[in-house]
Amino acid sequence: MKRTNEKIAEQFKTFQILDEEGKVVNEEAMPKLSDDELKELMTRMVYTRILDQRSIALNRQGRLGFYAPTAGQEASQLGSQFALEKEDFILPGYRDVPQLIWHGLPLYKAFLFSRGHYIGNQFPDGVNALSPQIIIGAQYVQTAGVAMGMQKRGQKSVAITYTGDGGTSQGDFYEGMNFAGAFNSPAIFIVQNNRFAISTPVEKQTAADTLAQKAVAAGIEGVQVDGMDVLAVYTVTKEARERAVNGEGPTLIEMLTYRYGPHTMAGDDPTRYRSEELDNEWEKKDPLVRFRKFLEEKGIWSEDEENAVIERAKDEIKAAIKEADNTPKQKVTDLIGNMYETLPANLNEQMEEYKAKESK
Ligand SMILES: Cc1ncc(C[n+]2csc(CCOP(=O)(O)OP(=O)(O)O)c2C)c(N)n1
Ligand SMILES: [Mg+2]
Repeated sequence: MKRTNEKIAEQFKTFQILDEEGKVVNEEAMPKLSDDELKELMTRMVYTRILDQRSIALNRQGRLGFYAPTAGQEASQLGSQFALEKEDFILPGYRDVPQLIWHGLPLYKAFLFSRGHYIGNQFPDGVNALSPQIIIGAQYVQTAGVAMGMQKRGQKSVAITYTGDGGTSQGDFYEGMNFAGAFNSPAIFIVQNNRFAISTPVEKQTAADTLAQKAVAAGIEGVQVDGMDVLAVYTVTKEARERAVNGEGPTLIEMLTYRYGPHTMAGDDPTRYRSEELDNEWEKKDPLVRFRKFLEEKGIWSEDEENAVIERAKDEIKAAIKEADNTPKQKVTDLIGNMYETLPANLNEQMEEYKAKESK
């Protein structure tokens, strides 16, 4: 048994392009991105780091509600999103708000989602995505369905979904992959392995050496990638997308990453379940630091450019929070009205009652 496991793990070695120093270690795999595209990737990561810092501060001031910190996971989130086309459909988890923003979700709506406002769940036409899923793993089954729908319509697009290391212990994880595999549907299943499911370490999730190898039982492609290396993440996702739209079926991608902050802002204390040594080890792998070194070495990034991105992010966040503040508060009649196309009698009664109350 041990030998079987070792043999399988052997096939899922971590794919990497940039090492921790920003040096290219896999020249032949280097994606063909222009200087502008490379800078855009860095811009998105810097912007998202600032958005994370501001969201944490706004949450502490009581100006945001639910928030799951993203720092550390920028390469995994944005490298994969960068490989998508507008017509692709994202089914995110609760930590995956950055991918939605870069897929077209207006920032003020992301803030309204955090506040539990229904307008934060109403996406503009052309933003092909669902709201972040809170039920762990549920989005994997839905992704199989969206991908099958695209396939039936003959669309050249993919459905992409994200869960965490903890999500791989859910039945939905297997059901989604298995269905998409059996129907050869254009789906990309991402696992952001940040080593913890709240306080439970990944070692307690499974006896398997990698999460990527869980693709084997579903008969689909599986890849493990350095999730702190934005170029590696982009390349692997782009290849998965090409296979999917060419009728070669789904891919499971395991990204090795880390969240620097707490699980959510609801009050867990990471120092109670993570050691300082582990935090330090992962901060050395930081996706922004290594990509910055790579771009500076190429002579296409500077401190001034980075500061301009930081200032723009701060200004846009300020404007977006203002827009969220100016959105009318949600009312009970909004909730009732959004729930059904035709209201049942008991809700009709309540609707009338609340209409009267709210008009006072
Ligand atoms: C079905 C279900 N069970 C339990 C929870 C409670 N819960 C919320 S987040 C979480 C941990 C998930 O960890 P992981 O999948 O590694 O994702 P991460 O938060 O690390 O990105 C749990 C158990 C839930 N939301 N849904
Ligand atoms: Mg996790």
